[in-house]
Amino acid sequence: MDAKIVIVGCGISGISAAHQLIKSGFQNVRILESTSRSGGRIKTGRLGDKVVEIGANWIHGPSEGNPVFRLARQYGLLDPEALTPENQAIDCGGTPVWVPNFFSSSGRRLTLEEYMPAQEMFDKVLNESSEFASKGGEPTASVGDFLRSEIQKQAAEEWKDVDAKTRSLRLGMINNMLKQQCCINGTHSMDEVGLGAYGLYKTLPGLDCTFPRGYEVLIKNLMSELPSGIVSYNRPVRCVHWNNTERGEKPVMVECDDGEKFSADHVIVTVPLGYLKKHLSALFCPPLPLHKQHSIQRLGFGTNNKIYVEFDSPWWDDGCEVIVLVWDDEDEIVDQVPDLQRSWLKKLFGFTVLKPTERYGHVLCGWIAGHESEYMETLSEQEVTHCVTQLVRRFTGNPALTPRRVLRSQWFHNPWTCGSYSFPGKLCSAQDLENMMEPLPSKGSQAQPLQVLFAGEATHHCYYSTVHGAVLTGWREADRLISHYSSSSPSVPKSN
Ligand code: 6YU
Repeated sequence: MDAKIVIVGCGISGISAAHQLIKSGFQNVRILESTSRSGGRIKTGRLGDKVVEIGANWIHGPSEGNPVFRLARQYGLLDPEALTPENQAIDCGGTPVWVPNFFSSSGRRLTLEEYMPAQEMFDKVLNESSEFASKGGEPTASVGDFLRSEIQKQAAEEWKDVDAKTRSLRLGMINNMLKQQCCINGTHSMDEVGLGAYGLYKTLPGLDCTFPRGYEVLIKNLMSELPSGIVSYNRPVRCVHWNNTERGEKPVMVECDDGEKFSADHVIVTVPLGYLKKHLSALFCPPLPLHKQHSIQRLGFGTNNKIYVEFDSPWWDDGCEVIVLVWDDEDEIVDQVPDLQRSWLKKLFGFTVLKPTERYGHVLCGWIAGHESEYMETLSEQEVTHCVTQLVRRFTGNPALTPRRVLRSQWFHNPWTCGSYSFPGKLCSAQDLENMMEPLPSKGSQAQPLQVLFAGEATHHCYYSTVHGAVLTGWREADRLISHYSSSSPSVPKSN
């Protein structure tokens, strides 16, 4: 088919769209990518000789219904355990149960028994937070507001006989769970996550798994099946001009930063929501309809960063999968630090332990979200190493602990991403996600249909913030064009 299609962005959603279009016989597909590489937020790096993920980490819910799982299986990229029916059947509601080690800021190891009362209370209230979406209520409240008021109420009742020290320790634990949620949701604070839309996110069965040779191998496999030369790298798109009505001209013209212009029948825009928010006024001419602009503003996009730390030997238990750091001097329920410069690292909730040890040695991945993690990005690697060293020494009580290597991600200052991933902001509803994926011109217009289409993780109605969500949106927009041409085949446009 000759329709000319330009895809903006060569992340997994753009690649998936191109795949589907080319498989269906479209021959005139081009991807414009701002950077020198494919993969976007799928990015594998190295810590010494160890393969580590700078961006996406896991296949969330690796089972038959997950397209990333099916692709990874097809290309032979997974460890045998990930492929077992038992692994695929595990349903933990998106929260894998990891073997924890707990440390407090006074250098004391905490026990699971000490931790459980706070964990149980938090899990119960968090589950209740998810119920508002199906009831269509509470658009103005935030998950943070709800969690805080419910926990304060329940703690006053259930912990009334608990001594002050234990109570303050439990509040520190609750705060740790909030900081953990900030990482999961990619937000600065749970006060920014809309209560009414929180439950829109859906999980798939399957115990989260990783790519032993790195997530980017999936990108390499997919790219090897696309025609060579389909991607123009280092080609940032400055503006998508649409609704061109001049006779004999294509309806869309994509203008790059270097001034080069590409005319097209259709453009699929896959830039991250963070980029879209920042460049909204310049990226489209004419501007997007107001309802779409408002939805882009209402949806949230925040930062979740990683700090990898390698040690010569483990200071955690054999079998430990997550190290939880609890500040024992926090009497308020808060998930933000008061003084960024002095205490940004208090936002780091802990570390996941890279497994198996034979592959990774003694490498931890620290998780930190929000403005604190954006501030971390501005520090030198030596400063980050110094702060992390002080932190682990304090929590273990071992003044000799010294990391061998440190590597951190910097997603906020990446000009093509401007953060990590999307979440439903306050005032957000399912309609905003519908608006995000709506192609232009809007329904009812007399102009040529499907000029500008939208894909990317932030346009999936229930798998936003994930790789599988991004894949499905690429396929969705390709299918939209495929069915358009299969139902209107006599008027297939000819290339210029
Ligand atoms: C997942 C995971 N994961 C950690 C971290 C990050 C993300 N995700 P892309 O950005 O890839 O592509 C767009 C391209 O456009 C890009 O190449 C740009 O350079 C280009 N571009 C931009 N501007 C341009 C211009 N002007 N012109 C031309 N080109 C331009 N997902 O499944 N498992 O473990 C994680 C994680 C640190 C940063 C993740 C994870 C998110 C995915 O990485 C992401 O969704 C996709 O890669 C996006 O692909 P794309 O094509 O859309 O964009 C309860 C509940 C709560 C709900 N949340 C649940 C949490 C689930 C998320 N978990 C994430 C966790 C981690 C650790």
